[in-house]
Amino acid sequence: MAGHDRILYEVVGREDRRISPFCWRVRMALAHKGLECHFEPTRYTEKDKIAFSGQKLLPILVDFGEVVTDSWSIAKYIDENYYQERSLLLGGGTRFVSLWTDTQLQPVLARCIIKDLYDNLDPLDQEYFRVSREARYGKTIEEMHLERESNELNLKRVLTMIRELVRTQPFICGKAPAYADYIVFGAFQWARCVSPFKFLDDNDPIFAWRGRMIRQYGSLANTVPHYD
Ligand SMILES: N[C@@H](CCC(=O)N[C@@H](CS)C(=O)NCC(=O)O)C(=O)O
Repeated sequence: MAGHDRILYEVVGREDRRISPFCWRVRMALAHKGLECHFEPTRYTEKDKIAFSGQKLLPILVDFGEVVTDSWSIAKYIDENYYQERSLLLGGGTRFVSLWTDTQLQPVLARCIIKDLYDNLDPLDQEYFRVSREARYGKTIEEMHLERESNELNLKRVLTMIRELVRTQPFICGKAPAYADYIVFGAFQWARCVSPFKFLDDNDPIFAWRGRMIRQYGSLANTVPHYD
């Protein structure tokens, strides 16, 4: 991608919907560090376009020619290389939040929004997504959609710990947001970009935290197509 010093390849759906929780983590992290970036929309099946990275997943950061893959490695890379006074990774707890989000939050949330996600994909990616995700979850997209109510109950349960945390402090990381906030928010923003499904009550402390996150960095989360 000539002409850009810094490029983030991120997953795109139909009508420019940015549909990856992992890519949102990195977008927020770049904003935290005040780093400008070109965001290169990449469909799931455009594997040729990202072959240069030697792997098949997004996000991929290309920073002045340095190729970094995997959102955790990207966060570490930008934390170590830029504006060290605005630290992203505050101690070992961030890795815990990352693994919790990957293994507990996102799989449950995915089951709640998968039909909306599918509907918001570029048609060229739908078959690939259906085959790969139905194999991953062991159910069809429609079956998961029918089970949304019970998945929603699971989601509410999974969110208990975060709810208790943001009841007593404005951000997961304390007085100001950092990478643990971006990790969890990445999941909410992913859902928000593809699904009108409202799974947080207005009086839920997580809803207020989500609002604070949406407003970060000039309401960065609102600069792309999204639902409420
Ligand atoms: N551990 C990786 C996971 C990245 C990942 O799973 N990315 C998904 C998008 S959310 C992807 O690129 N999937 C490509 C595919 O399914 O072919 C990270 O943290 O970056």
